[in-house]
Amino acid sequence: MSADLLIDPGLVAALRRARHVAVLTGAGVSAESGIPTFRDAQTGLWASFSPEDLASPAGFRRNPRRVWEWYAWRRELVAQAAPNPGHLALAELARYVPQLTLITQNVDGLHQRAGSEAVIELHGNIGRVVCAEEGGVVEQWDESGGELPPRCPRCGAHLRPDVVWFGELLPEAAMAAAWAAARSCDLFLSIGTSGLVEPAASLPRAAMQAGATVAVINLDVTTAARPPLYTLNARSGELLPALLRAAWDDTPP
Ligand code: BV8
Repeated sequence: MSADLLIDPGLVAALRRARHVAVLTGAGVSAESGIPTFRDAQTGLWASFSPEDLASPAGFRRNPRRVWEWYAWRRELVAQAAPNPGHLALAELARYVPQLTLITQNVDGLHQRAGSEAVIELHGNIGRVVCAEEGGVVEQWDESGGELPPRCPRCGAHLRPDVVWFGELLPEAAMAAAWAAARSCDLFLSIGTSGLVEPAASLPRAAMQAGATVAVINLDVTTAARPPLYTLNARSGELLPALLRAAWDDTPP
């Protein structure tokens, strides 16, 4: 079914009148850019490891080389990827609504590459590497010796990706901004996320409890919905451009 047909006129009206739209994105938004979703990222070479093996401090302590190589593989995928129409539609949305807060669980930086500004990265960014001891960003490192992970040029500790692993706290400022947006927005869009990982998974509920309209755009939405909850089973790369067309095709920003 065409994405245009999926869109409830009530949701379009809520989008057009919204003063503050908050958006939470997950791996599904980047799937159409060729980035495996988090659980898919354990396909092939990595199928035999659990997220806790690869995305946790304990996993890194147990086998730092394996974790470093997994992230190097994903960094390469991200470098070859481009923002898709879903990312571009969210960047465009900022031109139509008085206030847009874009919150992402993704670590690929594709929202920024699509032109979105002030992106709240709840789980960090795979493009940044930090010292596992000092925490500071390290721009350049030496892999010529063959030792992986490379060592911090300042203190000699292992380097690690600047992402939030399971069991680690999220960046305080990012989480505070995300809670504030969820509690003050008129419309909350949850897009391409399985909603399994806390505390991000609680944001749509917080928005609903604060009186916002909530739309869940995903490929495996099962919940029955009635306003102020809307559910749309669609690819974000098709649905989001269709949603902007439905709301503003006759009134450019
Ligand atoms: C925390 C960065 C306090 C790394 C990620 C026991 C011990 C310790 C902690 C816990 C515990 N029990 C629970 C917890 C809390 C834990 C948690 O939630 N665990 C879950 C698994 C139960 N959370 C944490 O640990 C967080 N920290 O709580 O600190 C604390 C501290 C100590 C002890 C207790 C509490 C930290 C969580 C952050 C982890 N880091 N990423 C990296 O990327 O390598 S999480 C990672 O997985 C992603 O960032 C993302 O958040 C998550 C994957 O979720 P999604 O993005 O939703 O992706 P997924 O593949 O699941 O789904 C994709 C969806 O898209 C699907 O529904 C699909 O249908 C849809 N889709 C696909 N294609 C499309 C599409 N939709 C639309 N269009 C398409 N084209």
